[in-house]
Amino acid sequence: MTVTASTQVGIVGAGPAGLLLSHLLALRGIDSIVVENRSRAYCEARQRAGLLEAGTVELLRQVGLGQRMDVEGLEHGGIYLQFAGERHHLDFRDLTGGRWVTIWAQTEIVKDLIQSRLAAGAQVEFEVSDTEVADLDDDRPVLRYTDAAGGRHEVRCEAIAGCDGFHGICRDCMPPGLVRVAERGYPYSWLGILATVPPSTDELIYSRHEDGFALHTMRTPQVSRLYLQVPADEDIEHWPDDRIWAELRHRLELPGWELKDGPITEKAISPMRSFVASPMRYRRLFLAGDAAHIVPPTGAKGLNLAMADVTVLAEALTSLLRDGNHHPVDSYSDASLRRVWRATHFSWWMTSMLHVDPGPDPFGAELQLAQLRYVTSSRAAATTLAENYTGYFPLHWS
Ligand code: RFL
Ligand code: PHB
Repeated sequence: MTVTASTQVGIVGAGPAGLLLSHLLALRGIDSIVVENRSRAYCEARQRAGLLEAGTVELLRQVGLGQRMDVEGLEHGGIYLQFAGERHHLDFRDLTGGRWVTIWAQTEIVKDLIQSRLAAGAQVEFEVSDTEVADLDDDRPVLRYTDAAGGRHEVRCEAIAGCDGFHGICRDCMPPGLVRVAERGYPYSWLGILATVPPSTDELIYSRHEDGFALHTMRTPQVSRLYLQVPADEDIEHWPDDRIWAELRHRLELPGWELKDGPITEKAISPMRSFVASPMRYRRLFLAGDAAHIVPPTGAKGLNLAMADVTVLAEALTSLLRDGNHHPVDSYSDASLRRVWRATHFSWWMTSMLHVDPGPDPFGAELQLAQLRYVTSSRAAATTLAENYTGYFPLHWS
């Protein structure tokens, strides 16, 4: 037997995009349901992003999600760029007139969002299966799912948001031929670790080494996060902990600076890809976050873009559902894609400047070094990096 119900917005996916959308809609008095195929514990533990643009931080504060972030988040006013045996500091505050970024893990944002949604009595269904969206040519599309106990549900919605990530189902539910995909693969992956050791640096170090890229970032004053460029099809079994630390030291250390090591609590390899699907809307189905676009993590943009999409979408859906005004939903896709393409270019640029292509490429290597020297010696070039890194497009939430 199928249980039927109705709500205003059906949201597929309890990642940062889906959960924040549900939270923002609730602030506007709009009901939603969130369905998620993983467990709550899995969503809260999934290690991913860690760096927030200033605008994302300000948005979280404005919508009541800033308390823990303000106490435990780490504000950074710049980064280090390392290449050819030299480490250079870029001072974002100086370059951008006071802008900064914050280290605050996606896991913590998701925990706060889930806690706050459940405390508000919102319907968030974990461990669902067989999610379907249908009747997309109707003004009342339908969301179907099987709950954790095996009960089938059908929810009539006034709009559906596909916040179900890159491997979700919503993008493929758009009519055939509508969606245009632009993408780029990269011939390398990132091996990421989480280690119980205080960071060896005050701000992030992005290192272009002739044997591959490395990044030293962090989660807390006690926990470091580090990444290594590895071949695209690399097997994590080839990377015992000792080898990881030796390679990190090789790519990050400089005379007078040492990398502290400690127990590795998590390690995984993630592929790198740029991918943009457009349009991000078909009638009353809207895509947001990784469901519509993926960037390589080098520019730290994925989470920020996901949260920016749903901020625009929440305002647009409010106009549609509360006032019957179609204009904001009509411009949702184009407005979001302008921000997405700026971040896509920036992420591609950072990635191409810092990673070493497999196979000999002396021309490419010299271009990278020329660009890195330029970014670290020209105020104009450094400002371009800083302006994009801290977030180029302002977010509006009134
Ligand atoms: P998510 O987080 O993938 O959430 C989608 C959710 O949908 C669920 N789902 C379904 N639920 C129901 N039915 C179905 N059929 C479903 N199919 C899928 C999934 O289980 C999941 O819970 O997408 P969202 O919300 O759009 O958020 C995007 C971000 O997670 C992502 O862009 C960032 O993590 C990217 N990223 C970074 N972004 C930054 O802004 N700053 C960073 O520092 C940064 N570092 C990173 C990153 C991503 C990384 N990896 C692993 C790709 C570092 C790494 C290593
Ligand atoms: C992270 O902290 O996980 C992180 C930070 C900056 C990046 C990518 C990942 O560019």
